[in-house]
Amino acid sequence: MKAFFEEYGLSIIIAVAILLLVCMSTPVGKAISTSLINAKDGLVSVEGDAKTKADEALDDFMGGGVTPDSTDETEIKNKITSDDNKAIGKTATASSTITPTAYQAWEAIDGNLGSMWGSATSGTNEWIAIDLGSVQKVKSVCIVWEGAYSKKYRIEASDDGENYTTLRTVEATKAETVELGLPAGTKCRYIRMYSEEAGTGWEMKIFEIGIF
Ligand SMILES: [Ca+2]
Repeated sequence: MKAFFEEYGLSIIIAVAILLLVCMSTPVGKAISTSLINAKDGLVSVEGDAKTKADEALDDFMGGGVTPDSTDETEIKNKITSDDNKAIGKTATASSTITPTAYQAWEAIDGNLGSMWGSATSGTNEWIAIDLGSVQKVKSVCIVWEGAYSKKYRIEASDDGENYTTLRTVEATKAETVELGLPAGTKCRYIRMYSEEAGTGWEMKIFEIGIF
């Protein structure tokens, strides 16, 4: 093979170059090259919602876009404090808080890994919901639990903030930092963490919830 290319390599390159020049000089060749240039310029100028839709379509095409579960604490915390986190700056409501003024729902979506939301009880039938402001594609939810965790909880979605459907149920044996992949194609306005079963006797607490 090496000897073949040493003998004929230059001839092959010249032949291909001539072929390309001939093709480009024909009406069909010109039309194809013009179309390719227009397509490239079009892609470069796509911005905003159209770009998001194009990205989502490509993402779906490439395999459904399911984010794998993770417990990589460093990676998840970096993600949560990045601009990719859809939850930061949105609004949150909760079933209860530890005190009227501290451990508020918004403290779980402030991008601050030191502040937290805490429920008045140890967590059975307590919840926190985040309103993204509009229906959006959601691929994963990250939760940074404080030591007082939930050992069984649901991640739910809603479009109206009242009727929720369960995306998945999670069982835990300790307080962890987790990323939970959601079913492919999930779109919703509200995400809710609904705790079914307390993990400890302390008031349940979450440092941060990230939505991606
Ligand atoms: Ca926080």
